[in-house]
Amino acid sequence: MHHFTSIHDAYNIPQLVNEALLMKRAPYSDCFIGKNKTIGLLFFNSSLRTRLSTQKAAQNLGMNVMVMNVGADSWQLEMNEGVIMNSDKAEHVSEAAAVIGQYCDIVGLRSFPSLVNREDDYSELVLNQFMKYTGRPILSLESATRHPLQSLTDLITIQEYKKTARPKVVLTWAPHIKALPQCVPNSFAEWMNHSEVDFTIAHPKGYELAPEFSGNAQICYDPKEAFEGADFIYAKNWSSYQEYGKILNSDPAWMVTMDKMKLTNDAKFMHCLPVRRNVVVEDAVLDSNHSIVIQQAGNRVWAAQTVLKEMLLSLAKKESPYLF
Ligand code: AN0
Ligand code: CP
Repeated sequence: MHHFTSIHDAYNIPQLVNEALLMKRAPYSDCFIGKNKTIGLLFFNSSLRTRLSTQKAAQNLGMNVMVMNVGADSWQLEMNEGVIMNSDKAEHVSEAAAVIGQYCDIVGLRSFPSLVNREDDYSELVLNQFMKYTGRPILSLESATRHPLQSLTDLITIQEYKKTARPKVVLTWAPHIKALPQCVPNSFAEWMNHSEVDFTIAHPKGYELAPEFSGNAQICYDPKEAFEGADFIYAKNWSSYQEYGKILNSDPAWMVTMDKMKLTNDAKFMHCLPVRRNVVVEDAVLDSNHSIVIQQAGNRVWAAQTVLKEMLLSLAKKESPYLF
């Protein structure tokens, strides 16, 4: 695995999930694999889980870790080519990324979409510019359209908690006061569509994901119907893809409640976090045995560690092909 920016970088998904579960049982079995290798974790946006779990994963593999909040701690970066740089952006990504590439063997990058211009966001400008100019393998820590480390984590968690060979997994839209990216649902749908699950996406009209992400998932427009017989309820808010970046609905009927959980097959409740209590999901659900959000967040370490191990092995193969 050279880069990890989407499911398309994973050769064998069930094997990746199994490796992560083995890693969880023996966290330090590869503690020398990253010796003398440096990962730079660059954050254009806030993070708790991604930042700490990726740092821990890299350290468990023996790597050196550097973390930077881009823009806040460093210079504001210009991403577009051929611009006359006479505004607030002091440095161009072509120099900044190339310099970071001098210091790091792998570069992790978090950069949310603008939610203003769909074409720009869905072209993954920032991610692609870093790929182009660092000259290093890139690990996505959530880009404009995807959050693959979260989705791998979600699949690992479903594998751990499922009670049937082919569980019913429901991704349900839920209300929120802010316009949020489509990354988490896009990625989750992409990974579920490649997995042994019966997959439904429930959302109000106008919240359809881009067809390349929703794929063949069953779509349900009723806030309750999809819950019937579900084994996993995965809640997430996202803003509209069609009316790009807009909030079209705030109907509290879409909040996940204990009443709706009663319609399920004693489902587990999942959310990537951070979650707004009593907006997205009521306290009673988060505080019940249905909720596995903390265990899910814990699994972020094993997803990141498995992916980083694959990336390090692929680097080592490039550097010393005679060893392999
Ligand atoms: C972000 C999102 O919805 O993409 C990050 C989630 C992992 N969430 C918020 O901004 C609240
Ligand atoms: N789930 C997730 O990526 O959380 P953070 O935004 O806190 O990293």
